[in-house]
Amino acid sequence: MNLLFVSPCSEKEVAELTFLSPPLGVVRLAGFLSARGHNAEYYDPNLHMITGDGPSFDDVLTKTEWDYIGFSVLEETLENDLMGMYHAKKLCPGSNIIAGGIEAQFNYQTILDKSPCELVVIGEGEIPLLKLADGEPLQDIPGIVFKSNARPLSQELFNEATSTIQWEALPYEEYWNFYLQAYGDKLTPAVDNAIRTVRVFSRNRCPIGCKYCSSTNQLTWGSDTKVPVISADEDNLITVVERVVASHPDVKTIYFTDDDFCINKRSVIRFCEKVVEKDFGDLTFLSFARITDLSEEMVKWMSKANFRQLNIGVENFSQTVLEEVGKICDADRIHTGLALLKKYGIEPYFNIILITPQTTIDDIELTIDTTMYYVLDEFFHAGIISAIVPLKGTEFAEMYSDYKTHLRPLEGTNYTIKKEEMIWAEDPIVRELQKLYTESVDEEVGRRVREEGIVHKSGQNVALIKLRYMKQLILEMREKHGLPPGVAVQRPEGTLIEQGVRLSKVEPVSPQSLAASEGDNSIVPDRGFGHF
Ligand code: B12
Ligand code: SF4
Repeated sequence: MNLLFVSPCSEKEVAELTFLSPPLGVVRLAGFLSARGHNAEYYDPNLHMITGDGPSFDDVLTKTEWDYIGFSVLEETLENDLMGMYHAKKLCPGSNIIAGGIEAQFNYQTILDKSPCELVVIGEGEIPLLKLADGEPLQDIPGIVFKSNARPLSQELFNEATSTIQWEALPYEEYWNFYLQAYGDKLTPAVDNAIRTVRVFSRNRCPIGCKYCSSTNQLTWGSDTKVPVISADEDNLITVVERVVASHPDVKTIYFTDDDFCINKRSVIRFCEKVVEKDFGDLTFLSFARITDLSEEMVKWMSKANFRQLNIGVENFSQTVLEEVGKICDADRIHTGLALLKKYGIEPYFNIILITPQTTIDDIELTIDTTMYYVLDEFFHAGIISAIVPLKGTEFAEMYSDYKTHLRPLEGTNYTIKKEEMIWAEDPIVRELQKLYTESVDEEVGRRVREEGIVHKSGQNVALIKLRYMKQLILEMREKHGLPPGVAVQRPEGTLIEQGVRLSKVEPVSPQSLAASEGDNSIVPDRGFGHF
């Protein structure tokens, strides 16, 4: 086998400052492998860089057909080494790129995810490399981490995977009974509907690409390809529903939990037509949807098919924030969509993210006021998320590094897990507000629940407490920093709302009305579980 080992590549200015010497790690590996009958060489890019002597990297890469090109990686040289790997893969597409060294060992996920390197050696390289070069199967080689790209399911396999779930054998009743017993005689029809739910996953991915969402990237980043959106077809789904109903006759709700059930309106309508035709009695349906998917015809059909709730990632009512997070959605469109759902009696549950990295205090207040306006009507349900969690696999995690972080010890081990809780806002006043809010909101919710004698901390109750609390903090912050009052919430124009379907006016929630509503005990009664 032909093996080339490349030492960590420093910046020129740094290399000039140190006493460079032959890189013993890769020198030793090349010597060891050569002694065992392989053609192994090392290359030190630093020497050529500072002296100009000897062959260039390109000369070495192209002088023979390398089976393996191995990079030695240190923390400080990581970026250069990754660029070296890309360069080597370009010039030698048939070679396998591998890595080793201290940084490769402790940071192998970065290397495997962000470079053409497929294999990282942990610890001393001699034994794993020899076994690799001798052609031993990967699973028999100690001290390696290997990554191969995923292969996404085809349409046929996706259908097969959905229908081969043993729906009949799944112990839904055991799950349901736990909650039914917990509720006892407090069970309401709404809670009963929520408990006796069967979830169906009908689509592989959502292609929208919101910057805080890792789900949108899972299959594409995992396979390093463009992955088409694949959906279980309507016949397949109807068969699943029939099987579930026949084998679990107490089921009350079928919940489509793929990221966006409504992405293909025609398909949703065809599904609803079939549901109406088959007549599943009082069986209800729930799904996730993007607000921009909602057309009047589709919502009408969903209502006929007995869809009772849609979970929607509204996220924010400020246009600039929607653009910042890559939501591809006009703020006005949200009002139109919510009005449509109201018109056809399908309750929306929407998430709101209060603080994004570039949010202004005006953005937050606008979103608070508008959300408050909706949720004071029991028809609308909101979940309030404080700020963006920099989930791994999201654009935001790639773009930002200023996080609120904490350590969680792994009980019974010497390890800790570092949790990145949220991205700090860039605006200093918003950041101050974010700190204040996130450090005290749980206490505030607890206090209000106790003081107001709320029996069940439902999502709706909690949402209202959080919104009011944030509003109060915003007003205090404006006063403290001498900021002008927030911009009045504009009446959305050209929407169904204008036609009087729901709101005749949308006005900002003033400090006075806030104070009034705080005392009006308008915390809505429990409406069952929030679903995810
Ligand atoms: C001597 C030394 C130097 C010398 C000589 C460097 C040289 N050209 O060899 C000098 C002073 C020049 C130097 C410079 C630097 N060093 Co220095 N150096 C060391 C030291 C003390 C010994 C290195 C050594 O010879 N190890 C012996 C060889 C045999 O082991 P090895 O390199 O780890 O290789 C084995 C395995 O790791 C593995 N392996 C390594 N590479 C690869 C590649 C592949 C493909 C495979 C499969 C396996 C594999 O197999 C090898 C054989 O078993 C180490 C500490 C240490 N304990 O390693 C620090 C150390 C490597 N250096 C370090 C640093 C930070 C640097 C500099 C970035 C400092 C600077 N700012 O200038 C530069 C980088 C220079 C460069 N481009 O390589 C850090 C790296 C920390 C990190 N996590 O990345 C270390 C770990 C010191 C420390 N404790 O913090 N260094
Ligand atoms: S629309 Fe929803 S699922 Fe799709 S990328 Fe955005 S957040 Fe993720």
